[in-house]
Amino acid sequence: MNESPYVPPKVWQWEKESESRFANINRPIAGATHEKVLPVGEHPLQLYSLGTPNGVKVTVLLEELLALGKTEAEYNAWLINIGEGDQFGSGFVDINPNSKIPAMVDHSTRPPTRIFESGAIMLYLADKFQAFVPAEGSERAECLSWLFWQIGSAPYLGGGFGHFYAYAPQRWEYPINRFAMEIKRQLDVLDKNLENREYLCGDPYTIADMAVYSWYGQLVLTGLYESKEFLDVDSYTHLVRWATQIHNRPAVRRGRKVNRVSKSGLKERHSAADLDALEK
Ligand SMILES: N[C@@H](CCC(=O)N[C@@H](CS)C(=O)NCC(=O)O)C(=O)O
Repeated sequence: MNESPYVPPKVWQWEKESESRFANINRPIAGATHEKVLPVGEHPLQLYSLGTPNGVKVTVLLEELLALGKTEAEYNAWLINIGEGDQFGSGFVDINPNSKIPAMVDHSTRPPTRIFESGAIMLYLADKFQAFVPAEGSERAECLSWLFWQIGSAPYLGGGFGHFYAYAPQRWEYPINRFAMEIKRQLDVLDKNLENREYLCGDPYTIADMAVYSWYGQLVLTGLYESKEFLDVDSYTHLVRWATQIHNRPAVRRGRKVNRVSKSGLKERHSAADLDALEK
């Protein structure tokens, strides 16, 4: 932080940031900044997203549903470029007043159903297709506990550790220490849980695994925030074993490629053939 301690004013004022890479999109006001109608494709499920860990959770689940033979899970995935402010377009805000990816519309219902928040989307899809979530009882409770654990924990990883380690204008010891401590604790929670379980909830593989993999699995395997060494992720051996198992699933490989602007990914996905072409 600055040499002299920050003295907060009586009332916080919005001063446009210049240093942050998020300066163009950070704002303290909700709502749309511009008119923009969302495109709608041929399938009942319309996904508006980006291939970040929160987006990947949903595309992995959709690809897993399709791999299971649930043909009604076919979907159109449209790119929402959050760096360009697409999340503040009027059509997107209509389906997610919180202006964050992912958001989805199910046109198979009358009227169409909007769903926002990645965990809510996953639960909606898993219930709709009766797959990847136990139907009742303590197994369902365990699955939802780990799913909600992910939703509550990952902001410390992305918004906390990742922000201060990789994105802030400078590396400050205090916030990096604080969030590294919490992330190491979270990694240990997962590692200990996976010591005697094949998947997070025991057996079978569920939406909780997909959600946690997208953040913590990708962190330990592909090095989100280039922090693998700093966090000594290889020491969490049970977590690495589980993450590798999920990473190698064909549907996971497919889901990770959707709504990406890079050459190895798909900006938009409208049919299975789009991904098949990429795999050739
Ligand atoms: N709790 C939300 C978090 C979603 C989220 O933070 N999305 C980020 C990308 S990973 C986003 O859209 N950020 C845009 C912004 O903050 O303006 C969820 O799980 O869906």
